[in-house]
Amino acid sequence: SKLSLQWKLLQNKYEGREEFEAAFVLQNKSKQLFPAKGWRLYFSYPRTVVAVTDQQALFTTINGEFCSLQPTALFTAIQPSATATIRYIGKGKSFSYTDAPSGVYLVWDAAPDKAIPIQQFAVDAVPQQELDLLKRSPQIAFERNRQIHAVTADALPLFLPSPMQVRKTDGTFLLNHATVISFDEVFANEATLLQTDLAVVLGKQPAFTKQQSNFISFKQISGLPAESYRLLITASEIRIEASAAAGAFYAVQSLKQLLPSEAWTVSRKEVQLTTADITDAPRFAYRSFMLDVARNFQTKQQVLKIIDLLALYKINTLHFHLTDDEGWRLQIPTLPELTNVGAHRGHSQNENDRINPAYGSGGTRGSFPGSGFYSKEDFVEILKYATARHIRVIPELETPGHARAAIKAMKARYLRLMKENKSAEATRFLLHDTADRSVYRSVQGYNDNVMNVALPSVYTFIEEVVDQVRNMYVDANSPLQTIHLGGDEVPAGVWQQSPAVERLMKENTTVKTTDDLWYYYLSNVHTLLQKRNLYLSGWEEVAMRKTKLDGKPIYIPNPDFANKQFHAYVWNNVWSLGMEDLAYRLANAGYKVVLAPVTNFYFDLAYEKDADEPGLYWGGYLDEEKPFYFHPFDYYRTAKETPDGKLLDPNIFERKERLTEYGRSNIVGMQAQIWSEKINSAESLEHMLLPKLISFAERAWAKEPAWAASTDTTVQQRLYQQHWNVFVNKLAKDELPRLDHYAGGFAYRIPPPGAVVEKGA
Ligand code: NAG
Repeated sequence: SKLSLQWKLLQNKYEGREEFEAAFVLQNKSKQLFPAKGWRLYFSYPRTVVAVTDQQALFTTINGEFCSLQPTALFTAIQPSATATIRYIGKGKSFSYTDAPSGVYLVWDAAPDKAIPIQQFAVDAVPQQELDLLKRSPQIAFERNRQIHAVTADALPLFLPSPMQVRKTDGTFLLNHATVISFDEVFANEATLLQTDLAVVLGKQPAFTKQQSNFISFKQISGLPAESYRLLITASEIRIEASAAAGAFYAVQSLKQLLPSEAWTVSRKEVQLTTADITDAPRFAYRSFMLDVARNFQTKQQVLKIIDLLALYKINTLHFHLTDDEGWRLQIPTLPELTNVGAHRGHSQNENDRINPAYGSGGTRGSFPGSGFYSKEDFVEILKYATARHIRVIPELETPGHARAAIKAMKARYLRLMKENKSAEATRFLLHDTADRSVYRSVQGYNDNVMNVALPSVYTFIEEVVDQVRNMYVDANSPLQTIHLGGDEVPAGVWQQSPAVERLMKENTTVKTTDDLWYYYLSNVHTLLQKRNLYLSGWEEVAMRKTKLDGKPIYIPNPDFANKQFHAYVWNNVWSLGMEDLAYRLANAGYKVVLAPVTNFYFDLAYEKDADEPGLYWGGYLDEEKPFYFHPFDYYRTAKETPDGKLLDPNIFERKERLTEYGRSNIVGMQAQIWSEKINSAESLEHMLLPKLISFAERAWAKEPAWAASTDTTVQQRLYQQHWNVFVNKLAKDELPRLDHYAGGFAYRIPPPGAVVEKGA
C-alpha cells in the first residue's frame, strides 16, 4: 500500500493526569505527494480521545469503538517517503498492544458512493519504552513458578477433571487391533463415538461384536445419577457401567484421557492401560461455557472443534451468544434481514445492507471475522453434534439492550417495505420507535442499541425468532428448555422521551415510570416463554429491582420473579455498588443462579499484566489459577480482586449476606465465558480458552477440594498449594501435550520465557 501506519504509545499519565499520549504515524510510501485533504481514516479504537495535540486532525467517535480521523486545515501534505505524526491525548491508560487501533482503512472523499475505493491497512503497533516497561519481568514469573515442584506420576490424578474415586490395581489391559466393543442398545451412540476415536488411535476401527476377553463393554445398570459412571479396567475387559447415556459418554471421555497424547495424530497398534476401578460423578449439574460469536465470528468448523474440547473435559452446556450490537449470527428464514444486514459489517454511507465496522473488522463488507453467520442447516448440524456429545446448547438472543444489529436489520426491513407502500407489514417487527428522542449511551458507546419495549412489535419479533429457533431444535431432535434473553446493561436515559412509551403509559396504568417498563418487559417475555414451556435465562439484571433506601436508590432481588424458574447469570457488574454478594442474595431469594463472575470466569481477560498478553483487563487479569481457586459457596474467601481490578478487602465477607441452605440448592452451577471483542481468529480464541478451561472444568466437575473445606487459613493455604502443585504438574505432563494432538491440536497459551516450569521439574 501507498501509506503505512504506525500507532505509538508515547506516555501514560500525561502531565500527571489519568491520561496518556499516543500518536499515529503516517508514512507516505509512494513517489507522489500524499494530499493534505480529501481523505478520512476509519478504525476501531477502544479508548476515548480527549484532544488531538496540535489540531492537525479531527477525531470523531461514530459509535461504539468505531472512529474516524480526518485532516484539518493545519495538516500538510506528506512528501514521498516522509512521515506525518498525529499526536493525541486519551482518557485513562494503555497497558497493552490490545489497546491499539485496529482495522484501519482510508476512504477518499471524492469517491462516488457506490464504488468507494477503500485502502486497508494493518496497523503496526510500535513497541515503545512505555509498553516495554510493562513487559513482565521473566524473573518475577520464574519466582512464582519456582514454588512448583515435580511430583511423581503416582501422585497425579489419572485424568482431569479429577475423578471422584479411583482404585488402582496391579495389571494391564492391552488395547490393540483385536479389541472389540459390545454394548447395551441404549449406549449405541456412545459406543459409536468411542469406536470412531479408537479408529484414529489404533489406525483400525474396532469391531462391534462379543468375545470372551480383550473387549470393551457398555453395560446399563440401574440406580446411578444420569452423569455418573463406573469405568472398570481389568486385564481382560474394560467395562463401562452407567444408568444413562450421559454417564456412559463421560466414561468414554475418561478412557480417552488414559490414551497417550500423540496417539491422536500418530496411531499405534497397541496401547497398554493400567488396570483400575473408577467411579465418578459431577459436583455441579450445570457446567457451561459461553461463546460470543457476535462481536467476532467463529466458523461452524471451529465451533464443532470447541464442542469436542468441551466434551473431553466433561462440560455439558454451550451458552451460545449469537447476537449483540455488532452482529446477528443465526439465519432466521422468515426475517432474512437479520443476517443479510445484521451479519455483515463493512464501510457504508447508510446502514441498509450492513452494519458499520467494529473491533477491527475493517471496511470490506463481509470479511471474516467481523462478518459471518450460521445458516439454519449449520445451526441444526451444530445442535446435532453437541447433542450427541451430551452438550446442550442454550441460545442467547440479546434483548432489549445489546441489540443494535437486530434493530438496524429490522429498520432496513421497515424501510424496504415502506418503499413498497406496505406500511402495516413494515412496522410488524420494528424494534425502535421512529419518533423516540431519548438520549442514552451504552457501556460500549452506542446511542441506538436498545429495543423499545413499549412497542408490541418487539414481542412479535421475539416470538417469531423464538419460534424459528425452536423449529431448529425440533429439526435437530435436540431438547430446548430455555432461551437466554440477555438483559444486561440497559443504559440510563433510554425510553424517556418516546411517544410509544407515552402511549403505553396511557393504556396500561401499571407502567408509570421507565423502571416499571423494565418489569413490564420481563413479565411479557416470561409469559411468552412460559407459553412455550420454556423458562427464562438472563444476566443478573433480569432478577433485580431498583428501590430506595433512606432516599438513595439501591437494588434488591426482585420479589416478582423469584421462584419462577428464572435463571440469573450472575456476572457481578455491581460490585461497585457494594453488591459483591449478589449471587448469594439472588439464590437466597429463590432465583436459580449460574455463577459467572468476571473475576474468575471472564476468559476474555488477559492472562497477566504484560504488554504482550492479548485481551481486555477492565476486570483484572485472569490466568489459569483464578478459575482454579474459585470457591463457589464462599466467593470472598478466594477472590482477590474486584471486577475493576482493585484489591479486595479480605474482610468484606463478614459484612455480607451468606448463602443459606435453601440458597445453596438454587446454585445450579458455573459458567466460563469468552467475549470476543478482541478475538479475531480461531487461534486467539484457543489462546484465551486454554489452559484456563481445564481449571474451570476441575472446579465444575471434581468434588469440593480439601483446601476449600478447611476453615483454618494456614491449613487451607498449605493444602491449596499442594493441590495447585499437583494440578500444574498434570497440566504440563499430560494436558498440554494432548492439546497438541487432540482434535487437530489447539493453540493454547504458552507462557513467556521464564514463566515455564523449571527444567527437570
Ligand atoms: C460486559 C458485557 C459484555 C462485554 C464484556 C467484556 C456482560 C454480561 N456484558 O461489560 O457485553 O463483552 O463485559 O468483558 O458481560
